[in-house]
Amino acid sequence: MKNRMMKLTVAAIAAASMTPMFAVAAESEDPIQVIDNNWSSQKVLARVAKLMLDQIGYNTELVTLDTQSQFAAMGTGDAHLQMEVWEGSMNASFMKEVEAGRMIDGGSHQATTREEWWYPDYVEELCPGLPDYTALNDCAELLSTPETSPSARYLSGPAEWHPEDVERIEALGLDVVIVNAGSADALFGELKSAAARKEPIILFNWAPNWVGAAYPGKFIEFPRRDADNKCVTDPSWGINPDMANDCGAAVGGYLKKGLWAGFADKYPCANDLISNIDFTGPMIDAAAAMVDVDGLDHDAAAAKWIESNQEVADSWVPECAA
Ligand code: TMO
Repeated sequence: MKNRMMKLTVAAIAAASMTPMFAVAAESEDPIQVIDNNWSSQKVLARVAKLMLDQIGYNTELVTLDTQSQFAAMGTGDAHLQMEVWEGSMNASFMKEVEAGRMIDGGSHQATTREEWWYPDYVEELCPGLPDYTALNDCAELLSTPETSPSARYLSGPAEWHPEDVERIEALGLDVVIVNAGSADALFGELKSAAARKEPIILFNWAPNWVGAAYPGKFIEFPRRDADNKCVTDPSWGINPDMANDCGAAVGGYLKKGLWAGFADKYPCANDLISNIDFTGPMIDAAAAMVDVDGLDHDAAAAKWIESNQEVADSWVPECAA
């Protein structure tokens, strides 16, 4: 029994973090550096992976990195695992490391993703041309604030998340000024106060996330991008022949796990665990809601997520840990 994988109960996790009862023999004791970003689902998924890695006997640490610099750090082996690689915001920087052989594509979750400009439903009554992007110019005045008038205001997240928005606005000729919220909490805090007063607002949102269930709304429909992302790399592609980024973000985008290229050699059983981990969209919605709706901290949410999804978590534990 001693070597058998115990159920990943919260109590077992606490015990395991004091005494690694199920240590995977003869693997590196160097801590696996798990990347911690700045939105709730990622923070919870990072901690779910960390707890499960701890449980099978690895040493782990969280390392805080931003979405733009993180893959360069993974390419040099300074960070090892990213549980949420979002196609919309990270494809180019991720694929650069993968193509150079410094990172490995750790496989896709079942969840598909979208990261895009968004509005709560009541805004459409005020600006009926929505969700088509051309309505942004028609409703610029309505969507403006004293800070941006006479142009519309687009409330984005931290500037690091979507730098391509600057070029998109120019490429599509949008009468829009970007205002950056400093954090996800600040971003959705503004949604909450605007929605309470039914004030027009256009802001950044993404799916899966907790927001859609709390505030019914829609993504803005920009010209669709091509599957090869030529829209981003080739100025001649798309409705503006001279500029790239004349399209929306990926619809039904991937959500991948990303690994440092040396991961499988150095931590083989961990590699099996990570390749088994597979979140659906609703699982990620729930992980985010535990923090942003229920008010748990990220560590407690990760432990609770495992407890509430025990059978799924158990099914991810690989043979090598049993
Ligand atoms: C990186 N994000 C999921 C917040 O768009």
